[in-house]
Amino acid sequence: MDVQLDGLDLQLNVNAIQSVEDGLLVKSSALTVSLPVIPVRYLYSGWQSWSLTSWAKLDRPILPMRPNILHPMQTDPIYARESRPNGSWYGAVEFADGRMFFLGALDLESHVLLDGKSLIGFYEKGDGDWFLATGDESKFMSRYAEFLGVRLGHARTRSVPRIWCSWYSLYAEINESRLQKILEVVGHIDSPHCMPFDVFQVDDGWQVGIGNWEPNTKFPSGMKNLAARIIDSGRKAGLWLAPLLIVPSSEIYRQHRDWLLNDENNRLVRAGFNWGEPLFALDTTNPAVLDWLVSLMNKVRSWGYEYVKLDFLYAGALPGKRFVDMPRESAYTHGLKTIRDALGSAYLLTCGAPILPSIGLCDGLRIGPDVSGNFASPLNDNLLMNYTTPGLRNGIRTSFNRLWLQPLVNIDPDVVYFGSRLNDLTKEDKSIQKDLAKICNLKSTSDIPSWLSEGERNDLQTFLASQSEILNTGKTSFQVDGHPVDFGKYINLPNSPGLFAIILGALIGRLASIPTVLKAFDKLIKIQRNKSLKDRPV
Ligand code: 9PG
Repeated sequence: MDVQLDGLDLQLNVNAIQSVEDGLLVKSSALTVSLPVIPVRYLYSGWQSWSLTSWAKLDRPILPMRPNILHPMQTDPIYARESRPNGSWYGAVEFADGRMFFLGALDLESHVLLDGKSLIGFYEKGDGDWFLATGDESKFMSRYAEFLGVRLGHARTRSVPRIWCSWYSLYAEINESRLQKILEVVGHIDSPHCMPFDVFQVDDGWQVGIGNWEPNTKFPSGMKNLAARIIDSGRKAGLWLAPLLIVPSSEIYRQHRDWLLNDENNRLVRAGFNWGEPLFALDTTNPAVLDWLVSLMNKVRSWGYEYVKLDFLYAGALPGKRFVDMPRESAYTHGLKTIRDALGSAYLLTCGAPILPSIGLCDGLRIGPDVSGNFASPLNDNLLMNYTTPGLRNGIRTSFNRLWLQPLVNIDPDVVYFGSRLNDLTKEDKSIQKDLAKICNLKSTSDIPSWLSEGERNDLQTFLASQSEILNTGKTSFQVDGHPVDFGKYINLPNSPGLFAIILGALIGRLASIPTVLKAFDKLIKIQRNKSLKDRPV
């Protein structure tokens, strides 16, 4: 049927449409919208927290990223090799005259793809609703958020704690005495010179292994004891886990192979590679897995942790053959609901998490890749075409394009850096990162207080104490506490790689898909981090 939307002539392969304020609603398993002309830009929507979400010109398409071994943990592996512009749940196009058209699914397991002049939205199983709109991006995204809120729900609390997180300074090199020292410097929350963090969050590095969620030998007094010390400082204790992942060195892998997600050929589904091992996923429709997850969450709660960062959650929504036959994102929400219930009143931050399926079930949601003390990685940008890896620009780009999620959930653009040790960020970089955190209303850092200069420490204290005034002044610009901020420069994509870069990148990508190479790389980084911590203790 032919329709006109704000003067834009469209052709739709459906019989029934419903007009709503600011757009149209249609129901379809596979909807094709014939656009009047080929657009000039496309809005890619990444699947999970770290996946690229960005506008890209059609003459600068997003090519399959490298290395392949990391596809399941950085993008939606089903569409990782799709060279046509595409994205999870929604997409938008911009025409040469600046007009835009948006197509967004209101139900899960949906995808949008641009094929020439056809914008195609489809559901992986069954059918569902679509919202179609034109006009201003901020307007159609906020209308989309309203529709999603009705279907998926909202975060239970809008009160967001200020967090000290161990990851971005100590990485996996945390231990009891290092954390204890930091806790002492940070001081009791009621003391006049304290650093006012509401949560002290222990990240990756405390556990025996992935799937074996007991304290390792670096935490001889145990996790309950550590939580008690944190609570004694007047704060909530926070803990990181990746509950849906399993690695071959774990007992679960050996004893409960039937808990793991398989593909149609009964081979284990790969969930990426990290910690020197291939990653596998738990099947969240298996009642035995759900029981295990409930007791894991109960244990974490009984230790005293009231802020839980659950990471690498995409594993629960990977394609596979499940114990109960249900679509993959529904399988994930089924598992996350169980986890949510078991966590009770604890604050739940989801990370590495499929975006739409996490809404309504979590309190906070990481909306971008990890930041780091570097602006960008030339290797990942120019040769591997991978924009999901740690770096300030990658973090800002994707998080900026997901600000529209704010009415639904507490959005987390990751930590802010204040220090200059092990950090190449310029003053301007740090300032824009701080402004993004203020816009998101999320204050967290991993800086080691004793590494900060007096000025840096003051800056952090001011940030933690601030109540910001935010004004959206343009497509990429804001006023934050009275000063103008423009994200334009940060959200651009690097130039398309040339032929030489593509060939060299393919070679490096091959190398980086070899487990022993990845493992050796991890080891080198670990040695370097340990050396640097010896040179300058916390
Ligand atoms: C702990 C970290 C921190 C961090 C999380 C997550 O290889 N990767 O693609 C990859 C992506 C993200 C990542 C680690 C590896 O970081 O975002 O905050 O908790 O895990 O391991």
